[in-house]
Amino acid sequence: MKTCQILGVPTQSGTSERGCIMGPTAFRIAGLPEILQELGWQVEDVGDAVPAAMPDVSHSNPAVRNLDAIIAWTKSVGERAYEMAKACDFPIFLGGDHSMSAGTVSGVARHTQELGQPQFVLWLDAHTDLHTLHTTTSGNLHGTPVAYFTGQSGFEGFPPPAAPVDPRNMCMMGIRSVDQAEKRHVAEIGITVFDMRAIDEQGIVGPLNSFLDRVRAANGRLHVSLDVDFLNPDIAPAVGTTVNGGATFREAHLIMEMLHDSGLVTSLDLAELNPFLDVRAKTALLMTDLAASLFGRRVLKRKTRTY
Ligand code: HAR
Ligand code: MN
Ligand code: MN
Ligand code: MN
Repeated sequence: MKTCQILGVPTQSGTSERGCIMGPTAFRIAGLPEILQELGWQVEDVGDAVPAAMPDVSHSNPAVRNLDAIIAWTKSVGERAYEMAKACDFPIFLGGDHSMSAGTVSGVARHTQELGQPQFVLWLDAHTDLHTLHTTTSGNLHGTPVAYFTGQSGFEGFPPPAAPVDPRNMCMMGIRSVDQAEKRHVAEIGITVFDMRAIDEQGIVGPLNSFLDRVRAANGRLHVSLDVDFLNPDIAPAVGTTVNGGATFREAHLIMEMLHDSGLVTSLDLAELNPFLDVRAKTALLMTDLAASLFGRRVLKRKTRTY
C-alpha cells in the first residue's frame, strides 16, 4: 500500500491577517486523513511542526514583518519535510500561510536531489509569491517562498536551500495579482506562467498537459502547492487575500484529477486556509475534496485518459 504522512504547519506569521494557525485543525476536522485512507492510502498523521529557536535578526527593509519567526519555521519545516519525503511515498503539508512552502519545498527538493531526480513544482495561486526580503512592500513573507526555494538572493539569515529548485522546472497557474518587482523577476528567471487570461483562452487541459509531459520526460518528481486564493472567492472565501476572477470548482477539480492520473505528484501543500474567515466550513471542505481528487477520488471509474 502507498504511504502518506500528514504534517500540520500552523504558520500565520507570514500574513497580517490572523487565523491560518487554525488551518491544520480544520483539515483534520474535515476528515482529510480518513478520506485518504478510504482511497486506499496508508495514512500517518505526524502532528504539527513547531518552529526552531527564533534567531535575533533585523533587516534593512523596514517593511519586513516577523522575520525571526519565518526563519525559525523555515528551518524546522525544512527538516520535517526532508524526513517525511525519505520516510513515505507522499508527504502532505497542511497550512498555515504560504510562508510554509519555503520549508516544505526546500525539504522535499533535498530528498529529490539525493534520488538523482529533478524537482518540479506546480504553483496554484492568485499570486507569484516571488518577492525577496528586499522587494516586499507589504512585508508579509507569505509573498516570498518561491524566491527562497528557487535560490534567489535576498534571504539574509535564512538557511540556504540545500537543493534550490530550477525555476525552469516550475509552472504557475491561476495567477492574477503580481507586483511590479515580481513581474520583472518572473520574466527573468524563466518560470512558466499560465495566468488567468491564459486559462480563459486555453482552458486547463492543454497548459497542464504540456507541463506534465515535461515532468515525465525528465523523470521528475512533482510538488504541488495549492493556495486557497487560487480559487474564486465565492467558492473559497476563507483566505485573507481573496482576488476576483479565480479558478472555478470544475477547473480546480479537473487539475487535481489530471494530476492523479499522471502519477507524477510526490508531495502536496494545502496553503493559506484561514478558518476564521470561512462560511460554514465550505472552503475547508472544498480544499479537502480537491485533495481527495488528487488522491484518486472519481465520479466514475475510467480506464483511460480521455484528453
Ligand atoms: N504580492 C502581495 C504581497 O507581497 C500579496 C502576497 C499575497 N500572498 C499570498 N500568497 N496570499 O499567495 O504582499
Ligand atoms: Mn521517498
Ligand atoms: Mn500563495
Ligand atoms: Mn495567494
